[in-house]
Amino acid sequence: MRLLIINGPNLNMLGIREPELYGHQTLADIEAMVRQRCEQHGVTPTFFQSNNEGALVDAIQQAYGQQDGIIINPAAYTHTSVAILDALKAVALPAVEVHLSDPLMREPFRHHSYITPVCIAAIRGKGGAGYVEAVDVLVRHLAAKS
Ligand code: CA2
Repeated sequence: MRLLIINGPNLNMLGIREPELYGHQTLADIEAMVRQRCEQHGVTPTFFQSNNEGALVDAIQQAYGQQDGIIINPAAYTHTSVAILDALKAVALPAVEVHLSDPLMREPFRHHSYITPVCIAAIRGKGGAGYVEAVDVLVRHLAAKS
């Protein structure tokens, strides 16, 4: 089983700025936790982060036929990107939306997510642990399908 873990703009700054909102873990720390959980499940993870919307769309498209599922935190593009929504629809892979904070508890402009309707689950407000939970959700989902 292969999972693509995608992180959107500014998440490369994790652990460096705004720890009160996003915690003290760096993106590398979160990737290490995810890698460990993937190893327990026998899953091969691939990590991708970009600040560019088009690069995120490219990564989703390239997952087609190569990956079994996607974990995605589109960051600010969650609330703006029809292009990311369309890419997820196009590849039709099971996807889990993850947010470190809970956007529903923050400013109104963060309340709407374009991608929630095409994801099998959305995990919000659990910090880095949310990505680990997303691995479990996808593994369960894919096992039930096969
Ligand atoms: O809570 C999340 O994971 C978000 O996707 C994070 C986005 C935000 O726009 C979403 O509404 C919710 C922002 C990511 C910014 O990451 C930073 C990390 C460290 C320092 C500054 C920004």
